[in-house]
Amino acid sequence: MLYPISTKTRTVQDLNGIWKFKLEDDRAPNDVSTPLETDRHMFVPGSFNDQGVTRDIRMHVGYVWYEREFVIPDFLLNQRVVLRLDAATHEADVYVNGKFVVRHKGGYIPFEAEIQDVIHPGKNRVSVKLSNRIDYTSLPVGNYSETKMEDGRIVRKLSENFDFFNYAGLNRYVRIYTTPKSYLEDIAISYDVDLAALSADVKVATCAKGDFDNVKVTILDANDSVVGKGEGENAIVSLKDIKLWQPLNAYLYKARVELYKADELIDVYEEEFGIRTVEVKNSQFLINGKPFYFKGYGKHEDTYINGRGINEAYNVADINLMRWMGANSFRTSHYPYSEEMMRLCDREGIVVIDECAAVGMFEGFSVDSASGMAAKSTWSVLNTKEAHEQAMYELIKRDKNHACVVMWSVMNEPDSAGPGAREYFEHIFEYSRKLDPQNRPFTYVNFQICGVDKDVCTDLVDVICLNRYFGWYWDTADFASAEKHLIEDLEKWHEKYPDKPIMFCEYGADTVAGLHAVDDIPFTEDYQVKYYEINSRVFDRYDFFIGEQVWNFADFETKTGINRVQGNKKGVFTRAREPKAAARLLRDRWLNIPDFDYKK
Ligand code: GCB
Repeated sequence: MLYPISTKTRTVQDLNGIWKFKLEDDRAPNDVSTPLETDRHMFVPGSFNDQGVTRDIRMHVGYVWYEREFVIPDFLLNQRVVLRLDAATHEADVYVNGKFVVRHKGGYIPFEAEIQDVIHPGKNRVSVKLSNRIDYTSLPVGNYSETKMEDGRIVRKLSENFDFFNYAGLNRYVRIYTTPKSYLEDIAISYDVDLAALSADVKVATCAKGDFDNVKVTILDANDSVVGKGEGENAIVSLKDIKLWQPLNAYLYKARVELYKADELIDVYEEEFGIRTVEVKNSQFLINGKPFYFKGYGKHEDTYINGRGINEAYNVADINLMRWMGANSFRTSHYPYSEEMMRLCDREGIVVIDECAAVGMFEGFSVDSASGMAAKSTWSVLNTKEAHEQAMYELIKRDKNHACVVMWSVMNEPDSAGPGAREYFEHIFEYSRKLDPQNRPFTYVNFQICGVDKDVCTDLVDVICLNRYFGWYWDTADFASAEKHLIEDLEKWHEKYPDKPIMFCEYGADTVAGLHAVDDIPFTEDYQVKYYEINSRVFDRYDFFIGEQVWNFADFETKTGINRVQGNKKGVFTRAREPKAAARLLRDRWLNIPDFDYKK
């Protein structure tokens, strides 16, 4: 799927701003054939929860309506007109002028509909019926129930099967873009690189629709100078003296793809891309042939008021804070992030582990699972296979060209030990691996409960990614035992899989900024500092250990409960992006760890 841009043949109009908003009343459902009657409003893009302020909106479960008007200039009405929603969380039915145009399930991925046949000159109306329901068939997984009351109301209850607030709404941009009637639908870029010769064969595979004779491909360097040309729907362009995309030192080329009918240019699109190689070999993660060390975070798209709504100023600040700390990477825990963030990471050279929304795939997940029991029947109660295939398909389709993406994560903390796990994992790995034209490595992120003695799926991954909380949920306030158990755990994994690199994708301790103590008291900044000191000391013992991503970059909102103090406080920054003491500790450490060859 192509990101909407303006070119000589395409226009983009954004529909962001204030929309009409209404909670659906089951007893008097909205009639979409007439304008929405409401006196409430919401800003798009943004989650509705915190904008709504009061509990009726903030904690609403079920359907809501968004609506606004738009005008398309008459001269564009002979074009292909596409309505694109970058993220409707989690399910949406979209109508234009009262006519149904598209339905999509899956809250963090763009979808679109051609609308030229349902619009007319002058004012038009777009309406979105959106549901925040998640259940055992969706990703992420939620615990959902509903009861029909005598008065006709349906009381819906939802409890997240994961540790972040179920922010919902039109969370990302809504746009209308136009293309000619014959058009470029998709472009997939892959390459064979000769690192020694600094040359590359760039393959530009184009999918075009309609009436055309030829596809022409021009590769431009960062100064817009032409460095290569090719033709056809599977063009291969040989480049010499290439500049590699490097972590924190990005270099981007552009593929200009043109669709021709005889000599007439019909459509043109420009896709930026970087050239870099990724390979897992001898328990190392190689980028451009050299062993890379991941330093960074698990994150969330989570900001005040906007909730999970896109916030590009925060994105820029977050990357600057990462650079300030000497970090080079993050994981899109626990869902695909905005395309704008991915494009920014391409430009900034931030390395990304790209995760789909497969989270909560553990029966009865609870945030203090250390004290709980292992799941017994996750894979017989969940019915997520279809949603999961769709999620991996859409994620890879959307993000396949991003140089920043070096690995795909198919799940976070699933039940990888219980009956049925093996079959489910095998299927999803096999299905997903076929989708990536760049053949990147795949992983899933292992849950401490499904440890080395119980897990039956880790042979399927390229990199062993562990979430470990020794010294927090396990061995709380007993750092001596935590260190011992951490060492044992890592050594056992390595013994079982000597050729696979191991990294931490989460480790952390809740910390309320401003709390201090001399002794090891959980929730203090001093405790978080000591926690990271001990973990770091262990990481440095092993050459197979290839990266540390702390949990979390910043404090974030979660579901309400007594295990959380107004949200998860494991951030090394507060939700307002103020550094806690651990940020400075990690900064001193990471500025002294090179991106490459740390564990030669
Ligand atoms: C985890 C989850 C993450 C939680 C975190 C925590 O293992 O992957 O979503 O927020 O633990 O803080 O408990």
